[in-house]
Amino acid sequence: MRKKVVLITGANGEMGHGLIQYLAENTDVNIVALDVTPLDKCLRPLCSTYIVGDILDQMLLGRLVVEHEIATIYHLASILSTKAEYNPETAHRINVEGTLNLLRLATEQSQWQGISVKFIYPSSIAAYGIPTLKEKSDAGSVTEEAYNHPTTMYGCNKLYCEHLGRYYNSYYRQLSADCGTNQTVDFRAIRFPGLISAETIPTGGTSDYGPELLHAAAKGEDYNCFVRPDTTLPFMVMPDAVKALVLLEDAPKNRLSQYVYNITSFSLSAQQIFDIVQKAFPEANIHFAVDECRQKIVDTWPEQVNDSAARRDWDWAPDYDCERSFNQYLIPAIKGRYSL
Ligand code: AKB
Repeated sequence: MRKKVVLITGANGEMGHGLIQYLAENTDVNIVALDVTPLDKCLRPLCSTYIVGDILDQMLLGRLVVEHEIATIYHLASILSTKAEYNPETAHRINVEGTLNLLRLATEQSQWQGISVKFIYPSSIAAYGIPTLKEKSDAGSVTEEAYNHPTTMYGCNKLYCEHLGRYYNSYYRQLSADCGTNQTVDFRAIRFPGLISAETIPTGGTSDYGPELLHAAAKGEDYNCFVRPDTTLPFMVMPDAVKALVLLEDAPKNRLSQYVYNITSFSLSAQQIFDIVQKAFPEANIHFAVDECRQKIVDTWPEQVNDSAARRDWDWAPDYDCERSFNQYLIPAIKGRYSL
């Protein structure tokens, strides 16, 4: 029997690293990795094919459809929130047009194979836009439908691509003569909180003060945290993020009652992160130097999200609470990494 083929875009990013390692260790799939930069050497032996290329390159995507019978696409490639604000139109091209290209590829593959290609899409808490700090603290645990008024290009892109996915899943070419006879894509999205990995440092995000602070302390580098100490966001460690992607991919379609799911693990203020990190790395030289513009963005993102739909529909539960995340994963792994 032919092995299942899984396409991962943005394979070189921090989520790509975690996902490729997990799939290679725990499953028997052929991984086709796509990224604009050459794939990290440590990931290459884990993939059956790795391609340096752009998700905006239609010829490249056309070749991919011909050469591989893809069962699942994890579309991880995107320009994160801070970087996107420096060049919003470029971000829109990559985040939206890139996603559209992949949805089209998935649709063609679904039609040819007669089986829906699964399209797993990481969305984000950036899809929310809470207007004031008072509302943010009063909002409590925010459901998927609330406050869908993002203030960043990245957040707008994520929210819109959630809708595009829903469209391609359920309404694609709804007026064409053959509508209803062709397989469509099976679109599933997760709104991730801020992610923290022991292996990689993200680039271009606005929740990045969490991982940056931790990695800088472990490396003995000075760090200026760019948000106020009271700034609170939901966070999650990378093993749980990868677990969520794989769990949602594996969930029976008939159990899914929505296209987009919140997930979360723990919420912390920047001060709480600082305290944990300072205790683990007493020599750390970390200060708060607020960047008002980036602060404004984080102030529109919820302190907590409600993930009861994910828990109900696909048995989501994080393996790492705050204590375990720092004491059993992040701190030991990061200490090991930088002491080498
Ligand atoms: C970012 O800060 O842009 C991302 C996100 C919250 O999606 N980490």
